[in-house]
Amino acid sequence: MNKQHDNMPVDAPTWHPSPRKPTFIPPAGAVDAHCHVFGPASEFPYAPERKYTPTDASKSTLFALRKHLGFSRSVIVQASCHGKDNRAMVDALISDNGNSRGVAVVGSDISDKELNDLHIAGVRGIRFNFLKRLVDPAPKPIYTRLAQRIAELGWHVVVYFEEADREELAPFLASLPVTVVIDHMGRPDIAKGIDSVEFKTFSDMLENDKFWVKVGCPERLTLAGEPYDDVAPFARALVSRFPDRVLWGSDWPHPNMKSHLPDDGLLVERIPVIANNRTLQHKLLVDNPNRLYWGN
Ligand code: 0GY
Repeated sequence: MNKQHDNMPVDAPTWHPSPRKPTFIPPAGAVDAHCHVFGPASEFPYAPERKYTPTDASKSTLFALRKHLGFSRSVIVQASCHGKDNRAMVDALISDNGNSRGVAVVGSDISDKELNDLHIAGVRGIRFNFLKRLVDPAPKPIYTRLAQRIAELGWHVVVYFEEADREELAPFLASLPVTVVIDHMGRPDIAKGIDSVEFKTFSDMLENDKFWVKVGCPERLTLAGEPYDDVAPFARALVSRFPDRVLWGSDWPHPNMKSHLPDDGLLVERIPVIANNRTLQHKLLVDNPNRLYWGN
């Protein structure tokens, strides 16, 4: 047990207490493909090795928000504060009558039976997190072996990295024997613009159809603040170039957000700005996530 971490103060709430009802109405069957549940710590304690302690963010609050925003389904992604203990996420999946799928974080010691139990609960992917402020990443052969094992279940990998680490990670990610979903557009540097070498190289990498990309999260990437006009061109470019391999997520409850409390209703209202016709919106919110998460 790490004493310093066990004495870690609990972060202030990171989500908006009363998000607006969005004026954009998502198509029927829309999926929020990136959100989290935290705790409650009394039932599902946070991991000793965590780098932050969030306010508890319950499944009931998540599901009520989903309804308020006009969505039908959720993909609940395991966050670093719960480490490899997926119980809070799995508990949310099981209580949601098949309307939630999960992305777990697992170690090399996980048994085939445990993987199978996660599948039965609704998990369809595992997350490799390379953000050093959030985790201490494992050696790459461990991730490769895990990817080989989940390939047999028809799962995919969700990967979270900083733009600065993309070049080093790209060959490794391309070598994985499964679909690879990239969180938060690979965290581009918004100041550099969509014509930067970095964003162009990132976008070109996605020509390999093993890669999918999440185009949400403007609140985390913005330099200008709400309504995130500076981030929209990045998402719009990816949606129009890769319409069949993009996903959108609210990122509720927005862990580690310090600059402002994002209004989830505003985040939904920004969807038609990045996917500007009904066909693109249907692919982004319904077809793509349902294919990836409810196809098997
Ligand atoms: C996110 C982002 C963050 C946190 C985590 O696993 C995590 O703790 O994903 C972050 O701080 O950028 O999308 O959930």
